[in-house]
Amino acid sequence: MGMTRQDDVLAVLRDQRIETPSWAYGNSGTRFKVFGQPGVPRNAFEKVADAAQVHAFTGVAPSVALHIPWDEVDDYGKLVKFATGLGMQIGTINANVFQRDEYRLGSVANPDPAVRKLALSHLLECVDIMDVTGSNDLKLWFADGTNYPGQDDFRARQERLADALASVAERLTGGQRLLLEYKLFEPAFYHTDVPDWGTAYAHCLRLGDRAAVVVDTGHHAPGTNIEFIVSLLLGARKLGGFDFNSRFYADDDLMVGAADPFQLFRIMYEVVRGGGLGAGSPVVFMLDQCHNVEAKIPGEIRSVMNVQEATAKALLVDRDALTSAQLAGDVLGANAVLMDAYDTDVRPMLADLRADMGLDPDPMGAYARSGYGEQIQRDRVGGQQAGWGA
Ligand code: PSV
Ligand code: MN
Repeated sequence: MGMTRQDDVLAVLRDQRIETPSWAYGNSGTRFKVFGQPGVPRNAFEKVADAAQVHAFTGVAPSVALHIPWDEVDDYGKLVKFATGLGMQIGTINANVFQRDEYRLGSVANPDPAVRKLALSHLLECVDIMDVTGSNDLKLWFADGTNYPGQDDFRARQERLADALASVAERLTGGQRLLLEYKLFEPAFYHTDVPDWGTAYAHCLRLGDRAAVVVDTGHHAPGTNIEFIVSLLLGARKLGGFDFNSRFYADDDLMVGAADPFQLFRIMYEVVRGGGLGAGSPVVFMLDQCHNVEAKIPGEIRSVMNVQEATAKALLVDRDALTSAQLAGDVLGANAVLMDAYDTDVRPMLADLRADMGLDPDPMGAYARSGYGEQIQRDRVGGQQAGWGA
């Protein structure tokens, strides 16, 4: 018997990779309270160990993104070795130019050249780290913006930003990329220097092939059609990757696929449609989440599963039937093709895939039974738990 459609879908799902963020394993919260949890990592090594658990139970999350300086270590070679020993890789390096006192009026767009220099030197240091960790991507998010009309000059700030980005792009070698993330607002409230995909895209165009846009699903105005942005960026070959999470109101950083699984399906359908999945795709699927009130490792496992479920449904869309309906102007027929795929229960298929990969078909249950959660609570006593700013 030849390959069935289901075999093709399973082959893609088997190869899909989802990167988890080191900061998801640390303590987090809101500006009102950070709740500590027992067993939380004290350093980057322990975060990598927790990420390895997510990979062990899902089989599709072999890399962990770092955030510098939250994950600063004396010897990145040692961290790589430790990760490799656990079957893990260091993924995207996230720069942090938003937590020093100097950045009160911005980082690379700051009116003070000395602050801009400080910020740029951090970005370049992140590339040095990438050289050691073998990371492909540098993810840049800027908290830069203003709170009041007239506070600073929009145009001047754009030029300062462009200068810094150009210096970073120039420093990249091999296959290294610069991924530029946009965010509608927060922490700046009046204007943000990279507020939307259009601004990020304009900068990336200027920077050339090494630069691409990151879509953080939590960084849009309510009601924004994110899948349209995804489709457009993919078509323009400027979609570098995702920071997946979900939101009800703003940048909530909740588990991807939890608030609106249908939106995640629509996004993944456009990824599939645009050729963003599978061998050779430049799109990286990262999670950017915090688990403020729920357990962290199972929160990441659940999130990875949510992405897999949305992907499976997107892959099940009958593209030929959809195209026929679209070309025939059959509005209801086309919509029904999409909904048929969305309404499919893909959990049994994913359970079979996991069994085939030598994994437990039930990652959540298997993790709970593993005892790892209890073990780290016993072992990780003393020291300073990792958290925002730590
Ligand atoms: C900013 O809100 C952001 O989405 C950026 O990706 C940061 O690096 C990350 O969150 C920090 O949690
Ligand atoms: Mn993000």
